[in-house]
Amino acid sequence: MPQKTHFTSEITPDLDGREVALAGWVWEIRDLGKVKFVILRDRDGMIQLTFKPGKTPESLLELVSSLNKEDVIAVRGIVAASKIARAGVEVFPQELSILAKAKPLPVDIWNNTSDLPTRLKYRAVDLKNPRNLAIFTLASEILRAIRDTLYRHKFIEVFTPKIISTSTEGGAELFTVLYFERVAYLAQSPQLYKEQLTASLERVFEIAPAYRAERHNTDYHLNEFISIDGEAAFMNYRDIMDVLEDLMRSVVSVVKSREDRLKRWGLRPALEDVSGIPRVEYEEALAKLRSLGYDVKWGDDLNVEMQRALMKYYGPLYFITDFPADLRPFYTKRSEEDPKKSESYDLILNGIEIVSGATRVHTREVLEAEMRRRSLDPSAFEGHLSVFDWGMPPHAGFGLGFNRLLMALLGLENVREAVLYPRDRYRLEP
Ligand code: AMO
Repeated sequence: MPQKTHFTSEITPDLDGREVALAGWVWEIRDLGKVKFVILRDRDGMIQLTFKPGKTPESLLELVSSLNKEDVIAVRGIVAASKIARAGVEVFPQELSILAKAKPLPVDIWNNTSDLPTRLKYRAVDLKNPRNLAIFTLASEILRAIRDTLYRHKFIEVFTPKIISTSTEGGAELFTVLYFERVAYLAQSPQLYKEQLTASLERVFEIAPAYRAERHNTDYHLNEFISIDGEAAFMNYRDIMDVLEDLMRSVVSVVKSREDRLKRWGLRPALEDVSGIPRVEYEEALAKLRSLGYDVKWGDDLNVEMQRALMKYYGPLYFITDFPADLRPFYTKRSEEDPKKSESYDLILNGIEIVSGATRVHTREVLEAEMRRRSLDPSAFEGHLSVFDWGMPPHAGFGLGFNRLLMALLGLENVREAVLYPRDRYRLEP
């Protein structure tokens, strides 16, 4: 078998007359008697293979008749520009090998008629669906753009432990693991480590799973999600919002560059462009919500319905800033002018919170006081607190839920669609 020379997306009319080697899956077979067409699918798209007496070796014509949908094949053939074929190009195979046969699939990848639980049960098969291929190839490009943006802003990529000995976010949503003779936990976030790292590496980011033993069973909660975390010394929350604005701009330009493919498979990107993301103070958001008839008072958290309602004023993407300090975790810095408020923000896309972040407390005394206020025992955090004794810079950061970003960006109904193998309250397999 010749090595695959091209992905289907790379077969363009200007390759007319060239010999190529392709490999992939049989998407569709059209048998018009003498002439037979096979649509070959690979990760990046589809291409028409045309089998015609006179142009195709006799033995191949027979082999084609034995093909089933999803059989894995490799072909060597000649590219021909075409006025009729969908992509303006087709391939006339000269050689064909069947690399694996496929039984009928348990999921309808052709017409999308399977329900989500069935799709997730047979996820490896479901991922052959071109709509899913469009989601996850886009996801990879978005990650690359995010990394590029963060490097441009002089962040460097790090990895912190996911098996830890104490809670990072406070709260009780921790998974326990047996760590030899001790009980340990799965990290809910790299929060404390990323803050500590600003004392040496200054600007860091991490892309890694985060674990939350939340019992919610909603369309936007996972028990394992990919968290993109950033933390920077000598920045405040406004500086971080500037970075996030740039980051969202680069994400949207990746989506734009793939818009045709996304739309072809029924995915409707939520953002056309990002020019200055509105920064709405919590208090202003409350006033707007009240004018819409919501009964919200100072100190209440906003829910998805309220965040959707605010789109009327601010569009699909906006920050809410300056939350009441008591709504935020202990490491959040209070506002200097009004200590009831904090230097914090959430970024909302299509009504879903995709990022949250803040300027952090960077003095030990204040951090201890904030812990006590939330009934946390500072002595349990001694290792972390001591770092603040040895030259902790002022710093700020963000935590971006990558799966929620994809969900909101592509208008997916369920965040599980934006994870290859989701983990939720009832799903530990596949
Ligand atoms: P927070 O708890 O708000 O903040 O989480 C940050 C972002 O992570 C995503 N997220 C989730 N996604 C899917 N399923 C979940 N169960 C889930 N929980 C959170 C959301 C959310 O905005 N340490 C802080 C961040 C910081 O201040 O730097 C933190 O973890 O998109």
